[in-house]
Amino acid sequence: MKIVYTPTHAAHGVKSEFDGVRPIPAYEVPLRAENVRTECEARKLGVFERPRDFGLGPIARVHDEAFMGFLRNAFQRFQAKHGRDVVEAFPSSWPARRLRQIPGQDIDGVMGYYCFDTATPILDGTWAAALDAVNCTLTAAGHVADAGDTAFALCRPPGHHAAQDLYGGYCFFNNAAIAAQWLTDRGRRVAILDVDYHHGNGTQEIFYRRSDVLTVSIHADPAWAYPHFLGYADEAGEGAGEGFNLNLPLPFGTDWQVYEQALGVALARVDAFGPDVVIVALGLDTYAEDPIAKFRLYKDDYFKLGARLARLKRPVLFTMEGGYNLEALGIVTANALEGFLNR
Ligand code: Q9C
Ligand code: ZN
Repeated sequence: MKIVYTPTHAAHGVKSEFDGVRPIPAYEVPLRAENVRTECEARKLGVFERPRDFGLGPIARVHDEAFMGFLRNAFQRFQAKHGRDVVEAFPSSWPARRLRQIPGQDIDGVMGYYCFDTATPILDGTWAAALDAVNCTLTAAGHVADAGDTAFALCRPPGHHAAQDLYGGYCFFNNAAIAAQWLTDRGRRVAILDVDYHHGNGTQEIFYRRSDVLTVSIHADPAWAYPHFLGYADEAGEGAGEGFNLNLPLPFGTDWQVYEQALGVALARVDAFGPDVVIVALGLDTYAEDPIAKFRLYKDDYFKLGARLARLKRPVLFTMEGGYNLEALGIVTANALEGFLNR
């Protein structure tokens, strides 16, 4: 297996987020990727390599050009308005219901227009890190497309909450969706299976009106969990995309026995779609001791998850998404990959 990694991710060295009550230490930190790298190296799960540079073209196939332009200089604009001592830029006002959906010219308005939460600061190094996370994912996608091989994009920031012109949930560019579009542009039929604890709202939205890319997500019921406003079971796709999105929301406390049943349903749908490539948005925040999530999967369950994915017998591109227990993240990620490889 190829594992694509770059130290550039550390340029997005987040320190804080707002949980709606008070500023707290960030969960989505560089140490996450480093722990995963260390564990994958120690267990010799694959051949490490650095990403190639794909430029902005593949990103523009998915994301809005104005959104990309905004991300590129948002931090500088925020500092210019709020002071050079500011190290993390947050929105403070949003175009909620009955307000006009217009970014305007002021950086605080623009930021609220493109962002949907208070958990996702933009830093000086965010643009470079987000860009290289895409490069990691596309480099890995190249291996899957060329060799029919398995590859792991060991990247951060994660991507599945980011939509065409929206960032949040620690995500800026939707790495998995960009890879799906890139592979589709090269004639591959792609399904995305999202196993992160949180609904992949960005991925769903990007392909919601299309039948050429299948999107399936297993996640905590949005009636009780972030991202709150998308991810219900009745969201099946629209227009040509009707029937090409599947949401499997599950209750708090979901353990392997319950999870496995949803996974079976998800995999049956993926298999019926007949993809050339399956992109697995590999969030590990389903782990029982995750600090921000409420499922009950244990370390050994991730071997079973990987083994179950292997039974698809299709080339898989894994992209790293959430997972915030720093002690366990490397282990559960490696367990999932090892379970897959030892098929
Ligand atoms: N009290 C991923 O797992 N938390 N993103 C907001 C509000 C944001 C998760 C909590 C969680 C984002 C990729
Ligand atoms: Zn998550």
